[in-house]
Amino acid sequence: MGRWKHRPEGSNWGDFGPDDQIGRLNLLTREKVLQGIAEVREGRSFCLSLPLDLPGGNLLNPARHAPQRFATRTPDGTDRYLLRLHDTDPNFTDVVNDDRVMLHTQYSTQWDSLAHVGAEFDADGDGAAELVFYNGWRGGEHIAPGAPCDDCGGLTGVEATRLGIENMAATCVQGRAVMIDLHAIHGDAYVDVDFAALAEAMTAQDVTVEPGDMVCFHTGFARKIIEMEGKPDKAVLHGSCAALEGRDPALQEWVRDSGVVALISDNYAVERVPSRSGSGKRAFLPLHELCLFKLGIHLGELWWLSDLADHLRAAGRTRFLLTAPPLRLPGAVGSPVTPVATV
Ligand code: UVW
Repeated sequence: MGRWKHRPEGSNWGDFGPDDQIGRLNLLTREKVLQGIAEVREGRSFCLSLPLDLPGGNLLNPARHAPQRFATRTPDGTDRYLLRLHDTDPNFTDVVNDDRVMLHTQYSTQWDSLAHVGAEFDADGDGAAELVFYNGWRGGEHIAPGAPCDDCGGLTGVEATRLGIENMAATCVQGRAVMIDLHAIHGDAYVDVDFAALAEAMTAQDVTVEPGDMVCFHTGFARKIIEMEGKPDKAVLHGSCAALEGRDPALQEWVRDSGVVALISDNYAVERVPSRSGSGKRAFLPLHELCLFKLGIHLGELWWLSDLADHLRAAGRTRFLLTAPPLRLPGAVGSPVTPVATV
């Protein structure tokens, strides 16, 4: 038997092969790259990343902290920062800096890998739920649990030996993307956007989404973050701008049927977190469940989309070339990204 006997209802497990680890990125074909390149008419590029030390503090997600930098140190105890090589050899004139970073991979502008969120699901049909991720890869086996470590403040040795972010990086993540400007409609209002509202926005903005496209939702949330200059206000973080209503069945159907490769937003989690709908036994993160667990659709969060959205709106355009590989960091479940849009 393979890794699973039953796949989750509405999932595409196995459709891209029994050992697939990239999901819908399989639809990012050469044709989609050419379609993206065909959108390049002005030769103008946009950086779609926030500075990675934003939002600032840990009020958005208490477990995630801003990057901390340190100097590297050689085994003999030399700190390699403003290091004069003259001290090694008086003939040398060089001054050297090396640093290392404590990086929470999902603190700021990021990709979620398919190993970020799975589910408790009875994939082998034995009547008991296992910890399972996209395409049946198992928590505890393919996603290695690590071990407690006294001096590192958590688990060490954790590793996504399948579905890690390096699989995404190897595809280059380049193709055509489409902007849906929710901020142009809702402003900074704290609204949950269901499929009806999304469809209305797409019609009003003449947006067409085709299979293999990456879709960006501009909500204005990252602009609020920039305006708070690293000292965010909790009420603003948790009470402003649009987010998708991830539990809406019609929205879920659109995500499934549209053939989108990735969903990207300038807000915290693409969908509203915490979700304001549902009851009983359910996913806390319903759109993450659909995208990461069932369909292999990567999620991009906290991107900087406002400059690009403003430009596209003024130019009467919605499509662009997007190039957005994550770090090729083996085993990581998420990654910072410095995406580039070219128009
Ligand atoms: C959560 O985990 C809540 O969201 P994200 O996808 O930002 O990690």
